[in-house]
Amino acid sequence: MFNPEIEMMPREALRKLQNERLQKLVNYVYERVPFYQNAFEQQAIKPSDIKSVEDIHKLPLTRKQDLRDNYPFKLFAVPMQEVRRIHASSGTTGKPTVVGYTQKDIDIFAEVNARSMAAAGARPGMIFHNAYGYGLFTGGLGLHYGGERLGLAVIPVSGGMTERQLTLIQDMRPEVISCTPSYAQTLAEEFHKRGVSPEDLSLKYAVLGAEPWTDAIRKAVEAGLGVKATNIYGLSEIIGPGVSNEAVEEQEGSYIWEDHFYPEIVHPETGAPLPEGEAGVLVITTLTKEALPLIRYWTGDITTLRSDIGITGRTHRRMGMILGRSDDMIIVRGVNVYPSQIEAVLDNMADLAMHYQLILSREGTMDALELKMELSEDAFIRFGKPDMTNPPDDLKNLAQKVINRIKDTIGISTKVNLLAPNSVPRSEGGKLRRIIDTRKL
Ligand code: DLL
Repeated sequence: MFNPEIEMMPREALRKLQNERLQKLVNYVYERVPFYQNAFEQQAIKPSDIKSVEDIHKLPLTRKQDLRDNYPFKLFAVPMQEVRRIHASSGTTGKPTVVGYTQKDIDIFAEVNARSMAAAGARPGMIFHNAYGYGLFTGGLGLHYGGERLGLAVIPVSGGMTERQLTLIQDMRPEVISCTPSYAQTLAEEFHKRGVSPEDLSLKYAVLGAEPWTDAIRKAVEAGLGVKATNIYGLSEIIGPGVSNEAVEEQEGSYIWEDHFYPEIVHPETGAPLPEGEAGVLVITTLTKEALPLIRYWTGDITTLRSDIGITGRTHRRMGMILGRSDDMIIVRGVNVYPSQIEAVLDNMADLAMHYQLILSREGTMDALELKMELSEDAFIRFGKPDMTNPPDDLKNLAQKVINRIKDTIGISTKVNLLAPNSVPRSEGGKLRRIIDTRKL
């Protein structure tokens, strides 16, 4: 554990720390950020109304649109002379979301990533292959600083140029790797193609995140690279990677470093707080950020929270895997579904490979879902490398089995298209878009 005193802090003491920090934060933003002063005044809230985290729901939400409206720097709470770094996330439409860090913010960014990597299994002295993109994206530099803080030998390889990645992993023999789960799949697949088996690799721990994934992909990556894989979550607006990470001993929920990030789960439509264990939108308040403090930031990510204490003794709350984004949700005959639930259902179906695409569309007034899913290489050969546009009955039966399984588990009808291996796009280093939402085109 990187910081046992904080990571195992008794919950009451942690709560007290959060209360103090929250009070300080509301005063800080009220004095320094006109956007928040207005937002507080509109809701007739004074900083003195906020005495503890119990009062947090009285505060207004902050949304991505607010960052866009204040592009690029208008939400910064410090003068530029105090800013030491700027990152931005590309965003699918329009201008990027711009975020800033003071020296203290950068220190905290390193600290939470060091905690995350230690939770993932990394130990001082290990070699760390960091295949997250460096640059405006927070992934590369975030894990880089975290790795250095923990005492790892960091290889700042960045994303892409897969051939070079394979060579470096074989020659430098790192024990820790970080990248997106889809890129970990690509690396595993490319090693397999070259006849390099997981036992030949030095890798032990993979720190994967930046895009949705499930236990099905976890199993594929763990087997393909010979690693234990944990989930790292974060977003630029809050700090970047290292908002939370699973513990490798558990792989059961990512610890949110609550001394810096205060989490809530709220209803996707009403914004009302939800009881523990229910899935809703993750809302985060930054308790210690200086350059870009955010109050109740609507991440749009759907997950659950739990507060029971796991076997590692960490006391911070844990979040589940991200089920989807609130804006990806589809409603099929009255059932709310997040596309990634489909992936979870397909876990353990022997003839399928975890390479798929989900296409959301609107048919009349209904949302519709089509799954394009690859056969595993073995199955493809066993079925006699058939023409997939005119599949034999065996394959039609398999497709029907997939349809039934989704129907029985989630309760919705899908169209299923089975494809030959290597038919759907692979990650070439960064985030992979597995969900194509044609309703938004
Ligand atoms: O993706 C930061 C990051 C870098 C996280 C490296 C983990 C590792 P953004 O580019 O701002 O920041 O994208 C943030 O990515 O709101 C989620 O929708 C998604 N996301 C991030 N981590 C996970 C994860 C980085 N572990 C957005 N599981 C977030 C699912 C994730 N989705």
